[in-house]
Amino acid sequence: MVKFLMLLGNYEETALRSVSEYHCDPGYLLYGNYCYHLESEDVKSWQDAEDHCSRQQGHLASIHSQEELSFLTGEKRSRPTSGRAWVGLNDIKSENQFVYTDGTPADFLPWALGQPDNWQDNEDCVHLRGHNHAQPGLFNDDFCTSTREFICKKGGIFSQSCAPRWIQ
Ligand SMILES: [Ca+2]
Ligand SMILES: [Ca+2]
Repeated sequence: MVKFLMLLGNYEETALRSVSEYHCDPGYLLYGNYCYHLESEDVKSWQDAEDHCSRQQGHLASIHSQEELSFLTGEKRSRPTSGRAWVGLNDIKSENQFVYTDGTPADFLPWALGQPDNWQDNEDCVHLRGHNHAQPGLFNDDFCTSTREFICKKGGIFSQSCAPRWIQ
């Protein structure tokens, strides 16, 4: 019992001594362990948007859960623009085989009704529908050359710092 209490004491001391957290570069929002930039002032083609994100050590966003999607659509709704935004999902390489530019699995695909329709045999890049659309926040395949708002995503910056009154 004494030993157990000593171990507990050590554990609490360690927990108190350091504060670990993720944070983001300016212009990025933290959600979970990831950072997101919702670009609404500048519009780009899908490839230009991906290049822009990769210059900032990220990719166009991958989305893996309803919670993550709700976070992004909620943030978009709070902004003055309501435009469609590119994400990293695409079937450029092989028709109807959708992949993400960040290499994560396409495991959550909230397509809008009737999508993907590969309209004019030429829609290979995916955007989130704007919140002025009847089906906001759902996926639609689109012409990659269309210029749209976009969302970049990258890993959060992990930092460990000392709790108050502790020295590293
Ligand atoms: Ca396609
Ligand atoms: Ca479409």
